[in-house]
Amino acid sequence: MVKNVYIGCSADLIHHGHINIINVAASYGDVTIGLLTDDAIKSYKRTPIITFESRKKVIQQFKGIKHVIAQETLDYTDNLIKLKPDYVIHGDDWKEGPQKETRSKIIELLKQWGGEVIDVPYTQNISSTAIINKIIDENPISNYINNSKNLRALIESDNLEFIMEAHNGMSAKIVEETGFKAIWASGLCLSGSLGLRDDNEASWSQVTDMLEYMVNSVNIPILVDGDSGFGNFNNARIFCRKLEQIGVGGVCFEDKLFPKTNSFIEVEGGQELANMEEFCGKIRACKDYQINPNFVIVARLEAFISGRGLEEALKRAIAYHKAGADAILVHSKIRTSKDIDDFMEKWDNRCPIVIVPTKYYDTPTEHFRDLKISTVIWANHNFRASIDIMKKTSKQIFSEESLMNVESKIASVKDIFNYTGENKLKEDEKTYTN
Ligand code: SPV
Ligand code: MG
Repeated sequence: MVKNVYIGCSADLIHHGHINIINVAASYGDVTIGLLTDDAIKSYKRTPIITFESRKKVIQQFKGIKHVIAQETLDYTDNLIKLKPDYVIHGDDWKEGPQKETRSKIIELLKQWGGEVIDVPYTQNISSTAIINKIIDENPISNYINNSKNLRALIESDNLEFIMEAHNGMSAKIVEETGFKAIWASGLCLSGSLGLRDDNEASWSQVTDMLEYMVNSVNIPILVDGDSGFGNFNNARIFCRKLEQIGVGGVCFEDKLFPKTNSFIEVEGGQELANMEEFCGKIRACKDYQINPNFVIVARLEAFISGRGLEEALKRAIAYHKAGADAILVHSKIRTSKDIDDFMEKWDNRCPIVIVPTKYYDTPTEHFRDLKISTVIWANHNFRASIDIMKKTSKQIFSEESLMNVESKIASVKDIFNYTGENKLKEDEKTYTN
């Protein structure tokens, strides 16, 4: 009797890896493809490039495929119980990593009717993600896409990484020159540098105007402090779209209301949090609307800030990650790292954790490494340092009515020319005006 073979796949961008699996499957019997629905793909990867109906039309054409049915979730169980296939075929890459558990579950289920899993050697160096990344990498106008790719790599890396604050083009250049791999565009410092409060007094387009100068000044990615998203899901996703367009690497949204209040400002009864479901909708809207697959969305927990505590923080972290957040920023305003310690003790590492140790500044960095924190943001220190030196310099010049004692203590005018690239303009003048 002819055997039945089942393959679960998304078949979004078909490549020779698929053909290989289909050929092996066809050699075992009649092949049914369990084609993942658009929602199923979205739940673990990204919105598919090609819709379910179109993917179905394509895959149906393949020699050796008898049926194509929908697989509604990543879990094969429903379809396998219905079809009771003799074999389930998959690339052997699922023996490790996130799909390992799915595989074990299928092996157990198949035992009920004597079915078997067949692991086909995985075709190296090809996948739909690899194809997308190749297209992105080879596009000459996609430098901005690399910004988000680099930011994503930094946040997802196994090492503890550091992001340094900047608030304009010049400070961004200094952060890059120092060796930092990414920049935090702090809401506090962007607004502060305009002489405004950190209460959404600057409009979102004023913020993106400032960010454009920063992006154009450096070749390292910027993670933008997007406050609470400038309104509802719609305002937040439009803001994200603009950030993508100007080449920002990613954004962080906090689960508070609009207009926001800086987390270190005490409010009687604690700062009010956004409704959890509504904030999840905001994250989902931004993820769904995003064009560049690598654009990073960090969800920031204000549960500790608002005095709600660990349980609320964990519940929200899980929900925000499920809604699509690429990382969770756990914020705290206490003088020790206790909030962070408690959180990390319970956190099951389902996505990277970012922290802002402004208030617990004397916690040794080694401790963050031990906790398996992904990324530390030094959130406002360039802006604060600049205020300090500007105050001292102004005072000295004011009281001494002379520049004599300040000249050697501050950057030279030539330093400014070096940062802004005056020499390059002189070279270009030779090229273009002769
Ligand atoms: C910022 O830098 O604007 C932040 C961090 O959001 S904090 O001010 O610490 O809340
Ligand atoms: Mg902020």
